[in-house]
Amino acid sequence: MVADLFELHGWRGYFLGANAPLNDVLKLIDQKRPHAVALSVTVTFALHEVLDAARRIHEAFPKVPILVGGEAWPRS
Ligand code: B12
Repeated sequence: MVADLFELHGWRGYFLGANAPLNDVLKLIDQKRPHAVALSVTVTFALHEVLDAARRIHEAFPKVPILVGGEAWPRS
């Protein structure tokens, strides 16, 4: 849905779906040089994997903003 919303607002999106291997994600970022990367997580037991992915993406591409969202994040 987030990817669709971006497209509706004129962005070019690359929706990678669930279970995309992180190394493939890193390669795609390197090839496409996106303006932003968005990560989604629904189940709380996968939160640490998303945090790890965000950390690795940030290390490799420090200037690319990373958006995170999804039901797994605690609400304040
Ligand atoms: C459909 C569903 C499934 C489907 C998923 C199908 C699919 N391919 O997507 C199936 C049946 C596979 C499934 C499996 C499981 N599920 Co399930 N599932 C759901 C359910 C009913 C709806 C989720 C959904 O699609 N919501 C609609 C989408 C559009 O909402 P969303 O993803 O949250 O996105 C919105 C926002 O969060 C936000 N957003 C999301 N991502 C991002 C990213 C960014 C950058 C931004 C800005 C915003 C944003 O924008 C969206 C629009 O508002 C929920 C219950 C519920 N009502 O939420 C349980 C639920 C998520 N499931 C749950 C569980 C436990 C599981 C399983 C572990 C069950 C099991 N024992 O196997 C597995 C886990 C599978 C896995 N590996 O992740 C729990 C999670 C509990 C928890 N705290 O972790 C829930 C909450 C049910 C419950 N109450 O117990 N599930």
